Amino acid sequence: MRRAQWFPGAMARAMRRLKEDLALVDLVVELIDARAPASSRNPRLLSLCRQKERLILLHKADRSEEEINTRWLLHFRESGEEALLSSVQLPRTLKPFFDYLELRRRRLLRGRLKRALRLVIVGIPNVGKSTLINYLAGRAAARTGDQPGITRGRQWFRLTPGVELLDTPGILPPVLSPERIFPLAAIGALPPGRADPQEVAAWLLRLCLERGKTERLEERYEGLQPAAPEAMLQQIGAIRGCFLTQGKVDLDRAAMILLRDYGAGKLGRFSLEEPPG
Ligand SMILES: Nc1nc2c(ncn2[C@@H]2O[C@H](COP(=O)(O)OP(=O)(O)O)[C@@H](O)[C@H]2O)c(=O)[nH]1
Ligand SMILES: [Mg+2]
Repeated sequence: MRRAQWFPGAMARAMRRLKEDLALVDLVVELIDARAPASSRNPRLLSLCRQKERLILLHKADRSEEEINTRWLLHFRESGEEALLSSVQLPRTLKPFFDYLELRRRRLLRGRLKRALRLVIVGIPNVGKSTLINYLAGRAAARTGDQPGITRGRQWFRLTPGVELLDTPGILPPVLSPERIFPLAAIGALPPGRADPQEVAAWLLRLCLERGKTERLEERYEGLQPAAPEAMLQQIGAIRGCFLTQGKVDLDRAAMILLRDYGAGKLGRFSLEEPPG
């Protein structure tokens, strides 16, 4: 419990900072995890930036299933939200993002303010904000100088001529409603101790079974037989040699192994959430 306590405090500070950052930008890029697009959003963002241009990036799209990615894009567009895919593992997925930025930059130039388009990347923990910013900064033409009256200690990268990215991401707290806990835990967005690894692992295995996606599991854990989730976790522990005394399987360790493998993409592309309908 101790561990969870810093979380609300840190998050409250992060939200205050986020509000300041939002005031500095024209475009808010909401980074969500393409494997769990529903659970990795925080609807508070919407109320914080109603007047702002917003773009959703379904990030880590290399880890989620292509067909489901496409359906999510459609779902967001049908709900009137702009959404694109993103991945630093598959940089070509970022082309539409750059095209989008160019379009927005030109639109801004047609307006009264003749200045660079400014954007910030926001999202809950572990969705890949820092990685994406570093990737983009690596491609950036330059680090821009401090602009008095605008940045107040903030650093910007000039991504392309006329497009500037705030170098620190905005951090949103994850929404911890019961149906979100397992997906959030599986994508590593929760502080340690917030979810029981065995329960998360059993949930993940059940999802694999329901969706008929046990093939990669059977490849990864040689000899694994499809069974009830708890029994499969037992098997995984035995296969990996995780034993307590008296030959009892260490289910906690088995669960950690499964969750670590999922997090590292060792179980293949696997989406945790499909769009409604
Ligand atoms: N597969 C994959 N992993 C990514 C991608 N972007 C980031 N990651 C990984 O996601 C984890 C969290 O990234 P990080 O940038 O620290 O997330 P942040 O908390 O939102 O800043 C790290 O292990 C990254 O290597 C991506 O596009 N694809
Ligand atoms: Mg980070």
